[in-house]
Amino acid sequence: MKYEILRILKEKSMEYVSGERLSEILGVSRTAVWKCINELKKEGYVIESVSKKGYKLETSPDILNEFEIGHGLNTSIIGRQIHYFKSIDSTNNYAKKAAQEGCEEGTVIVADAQTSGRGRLGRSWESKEDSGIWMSVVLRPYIAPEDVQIMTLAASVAVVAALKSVAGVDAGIKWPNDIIIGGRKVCGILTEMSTEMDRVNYLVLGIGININQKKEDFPEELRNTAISLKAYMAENNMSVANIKRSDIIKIVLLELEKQYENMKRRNTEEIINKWRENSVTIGRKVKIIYKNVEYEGTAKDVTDDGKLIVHCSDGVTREISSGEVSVRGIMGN
Ligand code: BTX
Repeated sequence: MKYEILRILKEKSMEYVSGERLSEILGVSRTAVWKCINELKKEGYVIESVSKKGYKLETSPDILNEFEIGHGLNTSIIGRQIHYFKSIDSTNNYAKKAAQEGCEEGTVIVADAQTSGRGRLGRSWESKEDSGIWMSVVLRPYIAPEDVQIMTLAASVAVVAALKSVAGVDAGIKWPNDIIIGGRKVCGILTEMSTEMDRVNYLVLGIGININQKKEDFPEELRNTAISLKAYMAENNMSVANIKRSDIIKIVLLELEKQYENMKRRNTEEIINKWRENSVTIGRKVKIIYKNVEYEGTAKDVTDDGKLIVHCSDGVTREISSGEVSVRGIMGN
């Protein structure tokens, strides 16, 4: 019920709503309303109470819960089901289990902290409490496993759009799944899938975005390669006052849905074009591992299904669909 009260207060953001009116709308006592208001205040919502006038929501904190993420979320598939956890091992683990058990397509899992956040290839992902966005999205696209790469690119495009729209920050994409600001990694994407015969059964897009960490919050070994959105903004004298994780999540989900609809219509042009526009890989010298052999070369482009095209120094052009690419001059390599 407290979130029902919050919804009403948000909708009447400039006005006071009396306790009496709230109790009428919700069919509960004024004491029950008062208790809920106190709980919301404890969570960090700043609610002004004035006798004879009622309650007015002044500010909402940067907190995550199903209500904050879902309120005003303008999507039709992604985020219709949201599961929020204060702490979890890994949102990708939970999402995979939920997908196996038949959860709705578009289900989103969000946590404030992960105790075993995962990166690619068995690496770990730092996901301390309240420091970022740790979330996973379950999709069930009717595509072949080799076409999944395009959804990783779509997720990168969605994150870049959200950082621009909410914070005014221009981020770059390092192929295929690192989002970079100021030369350091602000976001990583872990795409996992289950396949059946030759098609995808379900796909889990795991997205980790550093938002609130200060430089010293990262472990020593990551301080030169990792950054949070707010640390970058502070370094560049930008105001971080209005940055809320829930706003960023909403835009990521909205953009992701847009690109997902494009992909379902086999229209990958927009995804690829947006990816190219923001790429920090294309045109750069890269080192790649292709079929277990290391090559140097120049990244030229991406194919329509998301593979990176590299002109290698041995004169051969190779298309790589996954694995390691280091871009010279970015993140210390
Ligand atoms: P990755 O393998 O490209 O990156 C992992 C590497 O990045 C680590 O080995 C470490 O060097 C560095 N790293 C670890 N934590 C951070 C961090 N917070 N910021 C910057 N660099 C870091 C990238 O894998 C994919 C990460 C996906 C994370 C999401 S969070 C929600 C979902 N659940 C889950 O367990 N993983 C995904």
